[in-house]
Amino acid sequence: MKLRDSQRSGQLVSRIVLLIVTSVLASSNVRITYAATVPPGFTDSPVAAGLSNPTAMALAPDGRIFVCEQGGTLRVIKNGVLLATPFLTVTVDSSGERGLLGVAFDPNFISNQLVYIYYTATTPTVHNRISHFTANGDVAMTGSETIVMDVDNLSTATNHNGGAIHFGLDGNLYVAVGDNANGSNSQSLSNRLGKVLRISSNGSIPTDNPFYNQTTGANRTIWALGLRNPFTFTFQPGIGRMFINDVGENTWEEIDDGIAGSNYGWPNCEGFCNPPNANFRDPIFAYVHDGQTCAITGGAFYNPQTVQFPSNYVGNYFFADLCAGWIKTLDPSMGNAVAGFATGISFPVDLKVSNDGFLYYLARGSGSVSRIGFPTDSTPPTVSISSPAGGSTVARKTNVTIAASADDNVGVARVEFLVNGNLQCTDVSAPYSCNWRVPSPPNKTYQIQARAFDQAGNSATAAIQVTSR
Ligand SMILES: [Ca+2]
Ligand SMILES: [Ca+2]
Ligand SMILES: [Ca+2]
Repeated sequence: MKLRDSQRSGQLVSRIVLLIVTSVLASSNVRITYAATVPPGFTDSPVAAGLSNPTAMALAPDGRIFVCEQGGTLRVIKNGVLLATPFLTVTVDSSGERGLLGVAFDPNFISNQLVYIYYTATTPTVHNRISHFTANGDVAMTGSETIVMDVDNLSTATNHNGGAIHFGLDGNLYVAVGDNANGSNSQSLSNRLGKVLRISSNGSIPTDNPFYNQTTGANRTIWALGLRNPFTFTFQPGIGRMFINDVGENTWEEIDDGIAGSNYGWPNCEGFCNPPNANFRDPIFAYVHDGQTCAITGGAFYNPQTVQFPSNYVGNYFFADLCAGWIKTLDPSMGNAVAGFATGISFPVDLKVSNDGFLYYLARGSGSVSRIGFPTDSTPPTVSISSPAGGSTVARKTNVTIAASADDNVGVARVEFLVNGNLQCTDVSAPYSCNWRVPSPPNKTYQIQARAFDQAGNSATAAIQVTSR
């Protein structure tokens, strides 16, 4: 376990994801308050609290939220209430980063009611297991556990367990497994550690898996390798593109493009390989540890059925950093440009976008689920014309600069300039101005208008009159 200088700096700079958070929270006895900051026009609302060491969540098609607690209970949030009775309880080893770590709904959940989980089973030897259970309302049917896959037995190292499970558009279940704190596992096709695995919903192995003919037995489930601790990954709805968040060691946190047969380089490379190595797929984005950041989490594309956020967020990828407590966006259509989004979240571990366009986040530090929305903006901008002065005279046959200032609760989309009702210019960025050529007749009065719009289409207009001479 690599604590490095975390004690001296007083900040969490460890790469150890869950263990450190647990110990900090247990030892500080400080009630962490809820205080996320979101961009103008967005809202941040608590959904439910009272979760104990949550690790992952999934949104059911019916709107319920299922949340894994590390100690082995799968909880249900229904209509904003954390139900007292867990959906299920499994016996887990929850030491270090072990425990109940992943949950997914069968693609046919509405008809078959199957819920899949990933947890660290204790028998016969400690190992990670994927099982499915059959829902009967808000609880699992007694005796319905069906083991889908048992992953390799673990060493005494309790960290790097991965744990995310998601169904792809192909109907197969993808499973992210950590390297069990032994980097050599990641490069070996003789075990399933440090990998993404691909199995059918009943655990059988698709024969088109990329290493099927190079491997035997359970290792035929290997779909990608060279990962360290892929704690979270996700698929882009409707498109199926996979992004894997691989937690780095000392320097880099990675977002990897999930492509069959890829080798993501660990432990030979962390972040971008230097020098470049054609055998390894570099991340599409990596960020360096800055004293605040420690581990990438989250992972959700903004492609909801009903778009709520401004349209420029559609197709963006949200990701979080556990220790820095922020959420950022990556825009694949803009060269994977990254921008800040939310801050002040207490140890975010998972992100999801709901069908109705909210971004949900699971905050381990505060044991809560919250959601970020974008309510319809009905507040119009404000606008004024700063030059020329109202009632002034302007010289005919000269160029006059019309200048306006505009503001909005969310943001000004554009300012249109009109003279006697005719559009002269449109300016999309501040400072807002327009060049107007004053016609030649003297002693003419002109009405000049500046009309500001926000993204929702609300507008406001300022007007002055000037006279030519
Ligand atoms: Ca890598
Ligand atoms: Ca507005
Ligand atoms: Ca401008």
